[in-house]
Amino acid sequence: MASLASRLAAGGGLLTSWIGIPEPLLAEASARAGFDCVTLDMQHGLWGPEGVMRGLGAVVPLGKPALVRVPVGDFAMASRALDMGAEGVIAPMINSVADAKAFVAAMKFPPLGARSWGPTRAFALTGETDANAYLARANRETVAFAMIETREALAALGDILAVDGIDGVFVGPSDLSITLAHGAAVDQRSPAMEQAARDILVAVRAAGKWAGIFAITPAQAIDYRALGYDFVALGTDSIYLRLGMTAMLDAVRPA
Ligand code: 3PY
Ligand code: MG
Repeated sequence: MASLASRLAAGGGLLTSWIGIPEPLLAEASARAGFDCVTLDMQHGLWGPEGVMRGLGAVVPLGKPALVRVPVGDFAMASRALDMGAEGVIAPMINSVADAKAFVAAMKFPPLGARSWGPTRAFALTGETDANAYLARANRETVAFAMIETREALAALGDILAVDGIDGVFVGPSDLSITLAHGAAVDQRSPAMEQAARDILVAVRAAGKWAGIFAITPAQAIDYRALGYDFVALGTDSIYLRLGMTAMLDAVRPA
């Protein structure tokens, strides 16, 4: 199966589903529905480590890359997610070079990082049997997305992007909009947030890394892809369910 890294390199703006309800069948359904990849959210979603293991087991055999967003600062889980078959990890609240380096340590094997060997479950899911072939390509193919969602992160963006092993950034427009508004509002489409999305993309391009972002609505996803974002999360499972239910009910029982 084509790696997440090679799919990103192919361009076009990958669309990932965003699954917070800890049900492997839901992750699988999103892969089957046509998303390019599937992200399991442990930060604000309800997945625990065992659920992530089962969720990845439902997605990876379908030939779709899977990613995990780990809880804040839980870099041990980043390594475990890779061991379980995730190809990418999104780490929230990476605000400094020190945060970025700790994330890389968990994501990459030596000498770049300090990831410990143990991808047994990943091998079972992908059919990989050659440990050294995996070792040779893992640091290149496992994608470390550092979330940029605070003023501190914006100020340190160039330095975070310069950390070897950080493959890209993933913008969190909700948190970033709150901090840009000094706590006054959460508004993913505020002018300050939209400017930040453009500025971040310029910095990421200059660094030669990947740019990802979260979009709550299709309109936002269309705009971010048009801007040139490489990886766009479109909505969440709760939104998919709510929209599907209200569309069905409205069709039968118009307001
Ligand atoms: C944010 O918008 O803050 C996010 O973390 C998106 O998932
Ligand atoms: Mg956030």
